[in-house]
Amino acid sequence: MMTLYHCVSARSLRPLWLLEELQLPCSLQMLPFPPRVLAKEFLQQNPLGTVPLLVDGTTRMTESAAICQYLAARHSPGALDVAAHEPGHGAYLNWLHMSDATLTFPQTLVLRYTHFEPEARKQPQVAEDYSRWFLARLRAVDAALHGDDFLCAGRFTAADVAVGYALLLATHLGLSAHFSPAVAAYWDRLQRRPAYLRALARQHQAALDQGVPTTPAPDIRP
Ligand SMILES: N[C@@H](CCC(=O)N[C@@H](CS)C(=O)NCC(=O)O)C(=O)O
Repeated sequence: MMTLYHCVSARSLRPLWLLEELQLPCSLQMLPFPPRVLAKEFLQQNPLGTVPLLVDGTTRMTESAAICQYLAARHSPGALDVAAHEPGHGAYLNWLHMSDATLTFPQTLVLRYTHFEPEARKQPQVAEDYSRWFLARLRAVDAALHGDDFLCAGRFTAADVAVGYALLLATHLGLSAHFSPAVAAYWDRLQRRPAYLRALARQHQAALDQGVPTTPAPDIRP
């Protein structure tokens, strides 16, 4: 069975959500956030101390979007995966990469300089600038949704899970009020998916069962 190392509502929610979409069993190992500080033994598994870490036999992966691509390709050909021979393949890969490199990245700066840093090191200007940057990048998502319910290939794919996580993080950061109507409706559609709701319930129960806080510690400096 696969093992997924996860912190509540961290990027590792992407693979957890996808595993639920695929109804694949996995052992879910919850860690307090950040594991680098609060679960130092995890550094033996992943020297970066970051989540996700997916262990599947001899395969070990630490990039959430790549894990989504891997799981969909192996377990959902023609459905959550968009294969190389399909016309939507390029767009699919573009969304998977964009989900983290373009959409989540600016949000991590907002998170850091509004929540994680101690008061004296908070940077409201950085948070505001990167909030705007993120919201401007959502124009691509908005444009893709005109006439379509999902981002590419005319169906729900792993790319929607990867981008959906960026919308969840934006919601946690208080940015969802600025979503365009098309993005807001898309995010609403994603949140209604039974697999998404199962992933949220599962992480909560696993955190309780494993004695891990159900929310990230806000006062730990990265
Ligand atoms: N690009 C990676 C980023 C992984 C990452 O930075 N994860 C964060 C949680 S969202 C983390 O583990 N942070 C803890 C730390 O940096 O010590 C991905 O998409 O999985």
